[in-house]
Amino acid sequence: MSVLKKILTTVAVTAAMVGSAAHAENIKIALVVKALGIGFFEAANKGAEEAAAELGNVDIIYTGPTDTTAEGQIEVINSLIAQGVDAIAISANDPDAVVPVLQKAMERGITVISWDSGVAQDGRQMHLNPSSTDLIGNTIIKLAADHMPDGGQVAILSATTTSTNQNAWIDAAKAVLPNYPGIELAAVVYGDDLSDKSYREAQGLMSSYPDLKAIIAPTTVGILAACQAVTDAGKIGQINVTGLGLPSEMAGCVESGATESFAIWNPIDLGYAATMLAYNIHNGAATTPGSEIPMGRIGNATLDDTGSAAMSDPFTYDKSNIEQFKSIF
Ligand code: RAM
Repeated sequence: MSVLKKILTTVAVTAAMVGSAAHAENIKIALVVKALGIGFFEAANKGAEEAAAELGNVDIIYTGPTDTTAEGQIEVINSLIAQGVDAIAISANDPDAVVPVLQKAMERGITVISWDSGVAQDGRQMHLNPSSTDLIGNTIIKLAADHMPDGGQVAILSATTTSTNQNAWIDAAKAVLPNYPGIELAAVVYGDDLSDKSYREAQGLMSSYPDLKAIIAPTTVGILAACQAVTDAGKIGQINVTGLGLPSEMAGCVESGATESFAIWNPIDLGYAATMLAYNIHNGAATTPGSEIPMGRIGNATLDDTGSAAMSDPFTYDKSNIEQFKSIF
């Protein structure tokens, strides 16, 4: 072998070793969100980064489509497969549409979990719910009912029609309605987790139902848009806007009285927990029913028969505590 060839061979072998060592050291976990630009997911990403810093050998790729579509997520996932990520943790815009592309990812050895908004069981290894679905369903109705001593009409302003989490919460909310005899659910409308569409849908509700007493939005985008629509229509005190929101985004609505109270779990913890789960499953944790998988400082996730687990209970925010939480998430 010529000296030059020997040097070049050595350089190539060393480069390959460095390349594989770097790959073996850093686990690439992609956090795929419903859409970019949503504060809730940005807070979850903070938690993912916190988990990565704690683990030391993880890179987070925060990504998602520009709007809340399954098509957009499929494109994003195809590109993550091409990049060779180690794990995908997705909040899905549709439980079924993303299954084939996620199956392709799993066939290539990529760990796949869903969190927040679930994927059907055959498209992921586990799903992390923020909280119990039944509890969230009851909470969003109770938040409205608590401020309606005389009962009356409420309407739900949701995200997309295919969103797994909102659809499950709405079903759970409908199931508890018989426990709230004075409350009538007049309509369910969809703002697609887009501010402008949600605002227009809230306006539509106010004109279609002049006696409406509450708009319940189980989405952080929808609740804020509804608060703005009610405020702009001069209906503070007449229509209470409630549901699931971020204290940082909702502080003004609570101060103005447009929102008496609302709830949410800690989105930073949710992103942290999802990252810990993706990491531990990538490292071989079992995902069979009954398995317990560590989520770092949050504790263990226990998988049920559908391969799902829940994180914690939602917390309610109102004038008494909003100041304290609005700078956190
Ligand atoms: C929006 C999204 C998210 C949901 C929250 C409550 O940010 O729809 O999926 O969990 O609201």
